Amino acid sequence: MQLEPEWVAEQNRSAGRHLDHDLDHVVSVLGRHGLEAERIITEVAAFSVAAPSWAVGTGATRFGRFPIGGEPRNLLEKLDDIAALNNVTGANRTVSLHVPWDDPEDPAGVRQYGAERGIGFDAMNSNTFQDNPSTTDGGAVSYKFGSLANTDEGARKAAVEHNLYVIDLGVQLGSRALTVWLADGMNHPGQADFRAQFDRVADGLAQIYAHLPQDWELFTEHKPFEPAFYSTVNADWGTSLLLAQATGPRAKCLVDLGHHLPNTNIEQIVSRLAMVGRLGGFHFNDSKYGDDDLTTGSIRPYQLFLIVLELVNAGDGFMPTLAYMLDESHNVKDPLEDLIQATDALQQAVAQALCVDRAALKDAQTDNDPARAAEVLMRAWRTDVRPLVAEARRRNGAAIDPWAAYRASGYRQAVRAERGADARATGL
Ligand code: RM4
Ligand code: MN
Ligand code: MN
Repeated sequence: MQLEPEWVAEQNRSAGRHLDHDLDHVVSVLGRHGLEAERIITEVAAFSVAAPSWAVGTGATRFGRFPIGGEPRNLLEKLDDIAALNNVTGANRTVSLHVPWDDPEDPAGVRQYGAERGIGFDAMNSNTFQDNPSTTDGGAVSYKFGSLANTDEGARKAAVEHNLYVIDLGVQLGSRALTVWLADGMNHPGQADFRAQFDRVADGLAQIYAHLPQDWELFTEHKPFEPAFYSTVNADWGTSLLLAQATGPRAKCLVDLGHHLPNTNIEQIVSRLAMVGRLGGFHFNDSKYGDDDLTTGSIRPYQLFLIVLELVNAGDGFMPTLAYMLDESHNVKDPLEDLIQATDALQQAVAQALCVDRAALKDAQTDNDPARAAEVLMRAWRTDVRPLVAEARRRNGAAIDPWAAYRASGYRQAVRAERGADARATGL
């Protein structure tokens, strides 16, 4: 079962009649404010966000996991799920692998399998936050006290080598970037030396960077806490930027929306990193308390809009081409349904951000007129952009209403029957 384009087109037939009508309305509303709907539709249609290979399985909390059944049993089945996802959204055209959760023996075959289903390979993710015989020198060393920041030379060496391995694997898959998220930090004050830890991480990143192909980028992903609860080496965007600057011009920062303390002004961080040419990638999710990995746009959609607006500013009116990925944990929803909802939320945010009259906003800012600036923002934010997004999907051959199409398809029931009710995907 693949939710083939012909089937999707069939689903679109009835919804399409209403869409034409709704679209006419929003086109005229935008036109009245001098905005071109066609440009927004084209931009939304071009946008794509990677699905991580581990997100097609059920997520877990510290307290348990409730598998949904029919989870992919191997990487090829994960690609099947992501292809099905992309067939309804038209906006998940790549997958991001986490190694060794996914460590294909036949990368060329996997690449081909993905290509046949319209799925390419986005940034590679290395994993030095868990002990695994294949990443810790056959089990001879442990990451218990860190990987690149470890005082133990053997652990540092194993961590560097794992990253080199992930780059080599990525080259075979057609990826162009490596994302390094480190669990390294401290659980207790005094446990380690802040500066020495930073220096060791910078040194490890330099060794990894030296192995990068010319057309690759390296992303450092910051996070303030967890699993280390006193300090994290790459704790914030400032540290991430220091690491990137120390590493080289193709080292950039990756912003995971959940990796900020409550109330942090993430849109300002996005602006700063873009300003210095070091914004490399994004992990989208939403949160109420910490790194909750909830559905993108489900808790603070206005903040998401403001963040995407800074991306549009960075791209001077267009969405810049960065490594966009969804990084969520689907504990109680069907993972594919959550990914559909997250992708849709992002497409809405892109459309809303493109509805901002940037010239009018600039004028209001120049005139020190915050009320007028607020009107410009609110007009965009409160525009019902759903018909624009639906039209972008229709043009991509995807579903006008992807969640409804997926539900109607019976995909979950079909894979449960095929793969088994106890099939579990690899991941945390
Ligand atoms: C981390 C971080 C990384 C992700 C792991 C699983 O919190 O968000 O990007 O790879 O979780
Ligand atoms: Mn992340
Ligand atoms: Mn995270």
